[in-house]
Amino acid sequence: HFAAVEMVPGDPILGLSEAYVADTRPGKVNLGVGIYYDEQGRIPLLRAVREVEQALALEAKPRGYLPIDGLATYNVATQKLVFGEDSPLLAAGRVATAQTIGGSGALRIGADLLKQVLPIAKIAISNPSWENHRVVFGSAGFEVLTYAYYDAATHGLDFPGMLADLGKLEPGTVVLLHACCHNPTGVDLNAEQWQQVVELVKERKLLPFIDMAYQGFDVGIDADATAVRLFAASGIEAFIVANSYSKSFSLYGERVGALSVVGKDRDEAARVLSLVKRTIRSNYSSPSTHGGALVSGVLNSTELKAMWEQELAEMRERIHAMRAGMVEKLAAAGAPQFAFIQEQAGMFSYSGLTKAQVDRLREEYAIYAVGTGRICVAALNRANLDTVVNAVAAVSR
Ligand code: PLP
Ligand code: TYF
Repeated sequence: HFAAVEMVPGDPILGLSEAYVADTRPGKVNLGVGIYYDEQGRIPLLRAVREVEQALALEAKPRGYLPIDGLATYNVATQKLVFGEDSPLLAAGRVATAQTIGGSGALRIGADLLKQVLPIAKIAISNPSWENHRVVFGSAGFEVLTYAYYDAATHGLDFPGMLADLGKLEPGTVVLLHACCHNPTGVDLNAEQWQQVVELVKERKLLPFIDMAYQGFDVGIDADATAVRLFAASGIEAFIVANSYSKSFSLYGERVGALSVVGKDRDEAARVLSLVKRTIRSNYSSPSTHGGALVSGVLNSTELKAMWEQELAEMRERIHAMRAGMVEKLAAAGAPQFAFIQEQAGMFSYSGLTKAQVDRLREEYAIYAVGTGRICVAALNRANLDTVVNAVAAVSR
């Protein structure tokens, strides 16, 4: 049966982590995978999460199935976080939300949903984008196009190129947009630029699909959702948001995310939810209980939500401090050309390092980065910063 199966190349980012684990050199640093590490180099278990987890352990509740669309308290809290407490869309009942298996599950359920209803299955993703966007939408039967995004010359946004490419898309094309903390570049749109994209998308009758995997990792929960809020206020009848709590709750392995589909009115949203549920049923039937209960427990307690917001703020402030420290130290080490790292947002920076330089970092200095030059600045800390800076300065000479 399987004789003809060929070896499929693995995920390059996750493959890097395997190589890192196998590396026996002391002082090795993994700037590859997108995970937030604390000052001690550990994946944090947030205090707010721990509180809920301990309470849940004491309750020792039975583990029946969740509904197909997940925990209702989780979905309602998610809607408020994504669309805002006072969102008119929520008041109008226009949003259908389902708990999913991480942000990845939301992308896949969203893709499978759209494939069933759209007359053309085309999606445009940014150049570059998270590689799984292409994999997920391609596997769901979409033709995957790209739009200009990153400008290597400025290490910033090619906004004219982006508008020009979006303006050429066929009406009905899905446009995948990163809400904030763009993966892999760290380059985001400002509010004025978002507003221009909203207007173009509206005029060209495109269907926005917003991927929000890093809400709260740059400026704050509401500020980082600017794209969602502007689309919501635009009068556009339909758009989609996939959000993930993997990073914002430091719950990577619990697989917590949600898919929210905005419809024209309450009735349309109800019909869409029925199709979302059938799509989930045909994939994995229902999501798992534990991660959703943790997130819901935090978001539905005033006290724990405030604690979580504080912990999230600490994570993003630490990232900002690491960006600033890296830029300052690189300049002191004779590499002032990296000042742009401080302008980029979130966990990642497209550092501009070439494949050859990345190879040298790994081979000579045991520092792991993605071949594209993407580094995870959220893996820097006071103990490894000098090592990284000196190595980057050395390979840049
Ligand atoms: N979207 C982007 C842009 C991401 O970087 C990630 C990261 O993992 C995801 C989606 C998927 O999130 P999750 O790990 O919750 O599936
Ligand atoms: O881009 C990253 O590093 C994260 C983690 O197949 C990730 O989004 C990477 C690859 C992958 C799944 C998650």
